[in-house]
Amino acid sequence: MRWKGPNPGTPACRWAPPLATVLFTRYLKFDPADPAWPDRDRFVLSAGHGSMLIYAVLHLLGLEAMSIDEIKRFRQLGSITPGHPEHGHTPGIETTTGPLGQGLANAVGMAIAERHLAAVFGSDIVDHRTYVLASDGDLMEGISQEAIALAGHLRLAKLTVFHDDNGISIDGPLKVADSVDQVRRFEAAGWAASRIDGHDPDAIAAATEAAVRSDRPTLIACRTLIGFGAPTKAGTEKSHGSPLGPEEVAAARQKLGWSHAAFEIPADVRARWRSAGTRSRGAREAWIERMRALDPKLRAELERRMRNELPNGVLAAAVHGVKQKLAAAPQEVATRKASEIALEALVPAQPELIGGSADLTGSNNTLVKGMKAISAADFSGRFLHYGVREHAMAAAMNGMALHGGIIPYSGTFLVFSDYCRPALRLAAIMGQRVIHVMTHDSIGVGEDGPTHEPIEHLAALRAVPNLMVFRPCDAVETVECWQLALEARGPSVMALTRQNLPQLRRDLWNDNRCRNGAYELVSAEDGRATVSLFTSGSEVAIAVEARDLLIKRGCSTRVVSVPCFELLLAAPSHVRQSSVGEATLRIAVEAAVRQGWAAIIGSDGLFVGMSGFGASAPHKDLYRHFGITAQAVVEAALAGLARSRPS
Ligand SMILES: Cc1ncc(C[n+]2csc(CCOP(=O)(O)OP(=O)(O)O)c2C)c(N)n1
Repeated sequence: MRWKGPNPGTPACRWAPPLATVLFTRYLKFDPADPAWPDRDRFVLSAGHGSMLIYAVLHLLGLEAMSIDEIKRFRQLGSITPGHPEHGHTPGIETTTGPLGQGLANAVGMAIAERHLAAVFGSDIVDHRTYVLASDGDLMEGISQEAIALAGHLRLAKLTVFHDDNGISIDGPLKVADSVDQVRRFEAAGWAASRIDGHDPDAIAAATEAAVRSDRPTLIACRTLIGFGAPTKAGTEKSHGSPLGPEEVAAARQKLGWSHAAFEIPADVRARWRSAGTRSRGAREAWIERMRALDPKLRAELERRMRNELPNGVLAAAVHGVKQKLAAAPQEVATRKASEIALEALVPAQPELIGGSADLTGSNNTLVKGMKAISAADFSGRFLHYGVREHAMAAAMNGMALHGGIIPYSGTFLVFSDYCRPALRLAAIMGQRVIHVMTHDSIGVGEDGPTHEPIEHLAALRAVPNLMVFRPCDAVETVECWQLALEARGPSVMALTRQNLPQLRRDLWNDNRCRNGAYELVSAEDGRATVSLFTSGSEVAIAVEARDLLIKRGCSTRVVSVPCFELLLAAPSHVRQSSVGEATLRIAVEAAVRQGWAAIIGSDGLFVGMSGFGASAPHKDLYRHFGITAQAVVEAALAGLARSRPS
């Protein structure tokens, strides 16, 4: 039987309605009375430009917030029906989509989270599926390859992707740019895959049922006609993005036999959808009963994790324990190693931490003793070998965080943050707690040369609103920054060194000194500095050395460690002011570009750092070559002071 029904309620929704109808009214475990019920099936509209599809479905199913007025206010300021679906803004939206490919990779993370939590809490408590609706554009994006390869490798059998195989994208027929056989491509990645008529509800149902039985993730390529029913624009790119226009809409209505006014939903249609909306209520209530019967400790733990709450007092105690050890036995280690030391305390204390690396585990130090890897055969582990797939790693981490119950952290080189950036940006938009350990954070990488030396990356990451970029200067700051990243409501990047650094923080402080983003690490001897040195990470030790030299030259100098710009700039003005101080001369020292530092040193401040790409050599030679040394700081300070003196 071919789909002959109308679009459900609005002219904008002309995209995949038969599929949505079959999936939402027959298969998806979803209760509009509690759209955040933890054991619901996840539905990800990866093709976020089709947002009206999900808004219409949520309305029809009876989600209270999604009134017909909200549908009418599509894409208007303050509506819950924005142009692309936004998680956290609209109930029932599992993830923010729009940048093609991201939703698909988020879904892989959600499916991993489900498997892991089922392994930990039992499959009578955690047992749901993840469905994705992906367009041609989703599957053309490179991230899709990384995501499907990972999903196939992990045999994520509860993941089903419907491909809206309409052969059209914005530039016209897909064949102008693409000739991939998606079914064979997915099969090659270890998926079950089939091709069906996407306008045939029976075929959709049969394929969905086969997917539920499959022991592998499933692709269902649904051959559809874009703009189905539109007499002249169906099957063409003209029905992709812009309104069909009144004449075409009128003709489509006639062709489809739809006589109701715009936004008018016939009572019988509404009644059938509403009844579909109550379909999963029993499943939810049965789940609540099973939760009640669960061991109280286990139940409390799952509930805590699903609320995204940290275990009470555990984090502070673990951090304090590490700081005590470091005070007793200072460590001259790279901050990547310091991060491992922190994780050795944090991973056992916080069971929701799931680590990983994009094939740089030994370099990123993200795998701590006793951590078992997650595999297709056993999802109870807590470490993911993502393979060389930074982009899908970052997007899958978003999916895990969105799923709930997990705090994912990853590993790669800072220079490859560029490969994660679109997903990192979405994590920031959504306010998801994902923590990216990004090591080899400067020319300190050394011999690997300019391709591996981050230069503009700190500035680029600091430019992302709501993303915390931490660059700790030693082992103590590293554990403090871990605490802040775990307490954060959004994503964090930990920029860590490859090279060893002295432990500058020798005294035990109960407070987290990094909490305000910056603090005076070494004050001026007389308390009235002429020169303030602002610095982060590996350059803090250089600044401390420069301070000693400047003092010998009669310049009263203080050093301010700046492990996190975002926290400093968000701090109350008196706190910010006490860090910034009132010295005559402000100098920033960082082995990266100057961009961003003006917020602290002003436009007249001096900068000792990089202004071009790096080079390949032992790291100490590079610091000398590029003039990032204590001596260079001293010279800059003396010259700056000479200029500022009245002649
Ligand atoms: C990463 C990214 N690049 C480009 C776009 C702009 N864009 C929106 S939809 C689309 C392609 C539309 O074709 P398809 O994915 O087949 O969707 P359909 O025509 O079936 O709606 C593009 C290029 C985007 N949203 N995301």
